[in-house]
Amino acid sequence: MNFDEVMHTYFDQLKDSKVKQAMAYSLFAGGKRIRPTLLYEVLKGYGIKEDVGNPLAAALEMIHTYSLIHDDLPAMDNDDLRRGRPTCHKQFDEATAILAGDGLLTYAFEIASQSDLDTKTVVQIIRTLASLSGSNGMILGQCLDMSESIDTIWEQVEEIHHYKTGCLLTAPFLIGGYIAKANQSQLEILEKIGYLVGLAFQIQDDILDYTSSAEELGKSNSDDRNQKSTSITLLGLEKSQKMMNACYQQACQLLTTLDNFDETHLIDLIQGIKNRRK
Ligand code: GRG
Repeated sequence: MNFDEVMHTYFDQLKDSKVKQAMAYSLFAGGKRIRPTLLYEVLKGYGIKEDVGNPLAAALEMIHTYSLIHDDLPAMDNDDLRRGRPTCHKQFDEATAILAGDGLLTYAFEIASQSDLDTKTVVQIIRTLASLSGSNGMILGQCLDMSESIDTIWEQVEEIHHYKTGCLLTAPFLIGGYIAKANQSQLEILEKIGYLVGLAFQIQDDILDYTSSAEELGKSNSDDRNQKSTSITLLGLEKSQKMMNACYQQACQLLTTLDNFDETHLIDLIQGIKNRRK
């Protein structure tokens, strides 16, 4: 089963409605599926069967898609294009897009609770998912981002990246670690790797927004229009590229320090992410 088929096994259990149509519109629109893929590769590194991660991989992609739908809303970034198509509120209407985001977020936790793991691990994972996507995590990042302006300094932008992008990219590493029963010091390394990948990923996003067109990226760049500071406006292109490479490299180096872990697949994946064009 490919990942979209996995998601359908859960998604198809929802009752037919306009909100389900809007959820499907955004969820099955060809995202890169980076967060689920990271989880599968962490599990592979620990020698654990990938299927074990299916509900959590689906939950991660649903939370991520909800964040994109809400981020695009008129009250937030007010964007028209996402994943190569009109944004959810443009295709449907604002109320339906809000509900579609809410529906994906809540369903993600329902699915996560169905994981075939011992109860303690499931609770630990759900708590981590809630914390990383909630108002101490991704939502805090979005809140900081909303009050950001052209006067913001790099340290503030770095903090926004940490919460807004880093938290949800750290989730697959920690979830994989919990499933593998990694000890506290190993979990701390996994967390560090997640935040490094998150920072590199967001700097790369800023670089791509600067160097590519909306058509190439399949999404509009609202940072310019909204007069936002980015890695490019604060550090310049060359320094941003250096910092991005250094973060990816440090993440790959840390992967080699994990106990009982075959890092080769994840290093290949991170290399692939580093070479992404959108
Ligand atoms: C809680 C409303 C709310 C928003 C949270 C995550 C987020 C904040 C907003 C999304 C917009 C954004 C630019 C986030 C930074 C992370 C990022 C680069 C997202 C795009 O992720 P990709 O490239 O997207 O993995 P695809 O479409 O491939 O899944």
